[in-house]
This record gives sequence, C-alpha cells and structure tokens, in this order.
Amino acid sequence: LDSLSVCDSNNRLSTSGINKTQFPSQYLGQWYFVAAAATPGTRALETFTAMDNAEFSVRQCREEQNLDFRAAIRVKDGSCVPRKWIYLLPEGSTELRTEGHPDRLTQLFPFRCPHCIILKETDNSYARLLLYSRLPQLEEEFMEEFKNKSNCEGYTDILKIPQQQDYCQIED
Ligand code: MYR
Repeated sequence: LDSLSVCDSNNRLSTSGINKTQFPSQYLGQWYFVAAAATPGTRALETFTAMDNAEFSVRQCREEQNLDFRAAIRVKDGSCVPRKWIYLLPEGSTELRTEGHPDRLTQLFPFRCPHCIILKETDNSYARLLLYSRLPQLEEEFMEEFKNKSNCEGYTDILKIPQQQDYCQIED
C-alpha cells in the first residue's frame, strides 16, 4: 500500500499554513492551471474539458480589498479566450468572493508543492478543487499527491489540464 494513499490528517485539506500577514501579496502575479477535481456525476469540471491550458494573472486593485484576476485560456481548437473576474477579500479572511456571483465561495489551501495553491470553489450546484502552479509543468509526485488529496476529500473525478499548446497572451 502506497503511503500517499492513506487519508490521514496530512492528506486532508487544511487552511493552516496560509500566511495571513503576507496575504494576499504572496499570491499576486502569474499562475498556471494544472488540474481540477470534483465529485463524480456532477458537471463541475465540464467548463474545463474544452481547455488545453490556462494562464492567470492576479493583481491588486486600487481598492485594496479587491483582486483583479485575468485569464488567457487556450481552447483545444486553438483559439484564445480572455476572461476576467473581480474577487473580493472580506476583512481579515482568506476566503474570496467573486463579484457578480454571490453564492460562490473560494477558499485557499496550501499544498506541499511549494509553488502551488489549491482553491476550493463552491457554488449552489457544484464544488471543485482547482490546482494552480507558478510553473507550467507540475512534478509528477505533486500531481499524484493532488489526486490523492482530492480522493480523500471525495473529489474522485480528476482532470489534468493537457497543456499541449502554447500559452495565450493575457490581455490588459
Ligand atoms: C475559475 O476558473 O472558475 C476561477 C479561476 C480562478 C483562478 C485562480 C488562479 C490563481 C490562484 C491564486 C490565488 C490567489 C488568491 C489571493
């Protein structure tokens, strides 16, 4: 039995480890979307299945409690799709709210991979885990660990983002 497949406390999601003094500055800048996980039989991963890759840029807005998220998505058909969200930082919390989506909650979880972050996104009809990395290619051991952690949380449907094409340019 692989020790990684044991669902002990090391393998559960925990918010401890998010540095609140640096928050959110440690998460600003560029990120690559590498994998997602959801409960089987839901449509939570549907929007991602057409993607080849996605790069994100996170910036602080002039209003400091707001974050500007931009994405450049490379669709499998080769086209580039820009996306943009405003995330709201509630005072004293590391949970994010998305402007225009009052029922959506985004929680941050550190991951053993030092250049990664896991987001748990829940809305009325879905819950999913999203894995982002500062580097486009994730080491295989961390991908295995993400799968295992997701399984332990009941998110057994795993989608690895293919990343076979070039990245699109993020638009300002
Ligand atoms: C979606 O595709 O539904 C939402 C995408 C969110 C992308 C987030 C990528 C960067 C992760 C950094 C976390 C920063 C938190 C302060």
